[in-house]
Amino acid sequence: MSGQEHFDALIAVDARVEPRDWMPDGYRKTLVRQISQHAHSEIIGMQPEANWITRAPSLKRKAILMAKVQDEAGHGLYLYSAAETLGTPRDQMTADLIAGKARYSSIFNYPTLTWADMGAIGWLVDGAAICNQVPLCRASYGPYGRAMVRICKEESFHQRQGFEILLELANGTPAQREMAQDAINRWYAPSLMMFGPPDEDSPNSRQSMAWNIKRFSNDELRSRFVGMIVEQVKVLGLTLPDADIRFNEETGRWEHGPLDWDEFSEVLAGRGPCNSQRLARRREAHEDGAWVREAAAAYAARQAGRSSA
Ligand code: FAQ
Repeated sequence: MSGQEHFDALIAVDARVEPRDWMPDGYRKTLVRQISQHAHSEIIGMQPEANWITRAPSLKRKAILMAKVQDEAGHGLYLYSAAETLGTPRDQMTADLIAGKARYSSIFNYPTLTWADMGAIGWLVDGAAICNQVPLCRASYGPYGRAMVRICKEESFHQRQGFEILLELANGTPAQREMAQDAINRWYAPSLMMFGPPDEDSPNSRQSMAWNIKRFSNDELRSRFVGMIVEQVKVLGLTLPDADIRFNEETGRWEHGPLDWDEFSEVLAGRGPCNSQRLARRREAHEDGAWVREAAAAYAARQAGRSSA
């Protein structure tokens, strides 16, 4: 059996492809693209929330937020490791990110203006991430699917903590309630755009679905997410800034109002509200961490010398 035949047979029975299996170049490239973009999103995604660690309203909130941001670093690392099994070194992926050549999720180019944004990020951004990522636990590439299982468990906790922040604010003073509503108003549309462009403008979906990497289209997942939050917002006693949300009985899908896809393109082109700030911070952190990488490499070399002596 040729490599291609073996690969096709694995995909046909929905089995897992492992690092040592032969795979088409396009499959490898698609995975490195998606997994590295996902890893970069986790790492850049630490910044909007880290912005509030020193301003969290209590010690408990601060401890929770620090743990969440640390989880995101961990997710980035599992994902870089999964991408490395495809032959692209992490140094290369990091170099592409800090050179501004790699993509990361559009959502992390928006500013976090108030404490309520920590609630809205947890509820909406982690919520959208879970909706998109649970099906990725079944992605055909083994190391990616397995990394997603643990990541999704942690994201579920993140979403609940965000919802709980909003619930407390929604039941607080009128000013706190207003702050929660304002955060939802600002994060709603960008969180829907996390699912990617509409299906007709999504060049990668068809092939990714044929390879069992993506299981649902961008619009299918976006619609599921809308159905989820439209119920949850009622528990908060707040509203979504979209009068067009409705369930379409014929298609069995939730529909939402128009999204500003020009804004999405601008953000992807590097011209979103915080793109340059996020990349500058990432570059600075990389430079500041040079001594740690050098020390770790020197220590590893010394250990290797000892064990071979
Ligand atoms: N932002 O043909 P498609 C998180 C690009 S969650 C930026 O539809 P595809 C957790 C796309 O890359 C966020 N770029 O592409 C967290 C492609 O460009 P390319 C990360 C986007 O891959 C929570 C082009 O547009 N999650 O970090 C976006 O089939 C809170 C055409 O699009 C993942 O990455 C976007 N929103 O579908 C952390 C999940 N959408 O590469 C901290 C895994 C599309 O051809 C705090 N990824 N593009 O130049 C995926 O599921 C997919 O890659 C999609 C895009 C669904 C994002």
